[in-house]
Amino acid sequence: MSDTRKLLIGVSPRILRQVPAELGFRGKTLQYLEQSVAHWVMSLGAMVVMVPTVERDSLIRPSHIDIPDFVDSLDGLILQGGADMDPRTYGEEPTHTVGAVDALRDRFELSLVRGFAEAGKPVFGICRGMQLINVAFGGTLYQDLRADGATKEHHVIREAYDEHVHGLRLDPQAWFATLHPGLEVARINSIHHQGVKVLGRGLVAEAWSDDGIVEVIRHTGESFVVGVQWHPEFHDGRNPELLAADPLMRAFLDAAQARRDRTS
Ligand SMILES: [Mn+2]
Repeated sequence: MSDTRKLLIGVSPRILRQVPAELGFRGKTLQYLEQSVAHWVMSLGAMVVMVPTVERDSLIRPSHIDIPDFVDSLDGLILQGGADMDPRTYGEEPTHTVGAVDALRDRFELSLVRGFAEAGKPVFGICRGMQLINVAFGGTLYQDLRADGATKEHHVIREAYDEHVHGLRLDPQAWFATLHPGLEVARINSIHHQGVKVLGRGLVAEAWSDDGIVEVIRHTGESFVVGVQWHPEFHDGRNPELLAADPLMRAFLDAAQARRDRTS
């Protein structure tokens, strides 16, 4: 009998270790998801749960719950945006341009990506999540796009936040363009100061900003592994000039359904 339960998608958390006093939780760590991501997935009929980190120093030992348990139980993985990755994860010493890093989150998410990809379950990365996918496959990042000379343009404007928008050029021959038939240019938000430098093994770039920064990566293997440098979850229709978000989420969920159908 086929499995008719709704798809169950795991979202890896953002982590707040220094909680502002007004929130309470003195001395505690918060793991959280931003609701636009969850609501975007749910609006297309899938369930969402957060995947709390498993840390060596916590009450949870890898012998209790570890990566394979999440991979077994979930149909797909979404990596949220967030803090800079530690450049040591791609073999570089951090420059002064790198913000606060979280080695535990890096390590946990890298393991999640590898676990899901090896199991043939789809992985979708947003912003930092795209950068993390690149590093998981052996790629490197610009620690700061402007300081490292990748561009003179600003890919983040703190005051404008998700209202900062730039152009996108789609490779018309690539998979990503099939989600948007006939579209060769688009507009997307931009809230990042880092970016892909050298692509990881098996990854291809499928869309770029006007100044040539990689904005979409995809793994060419069997498994669905896709990252985008912008935040499609903020393309909620209020600004109709922005690239439609749902075709990408539908493709991710279709891949999750196909993977489940193959094994149920
Ligand atoms: Mn950008």
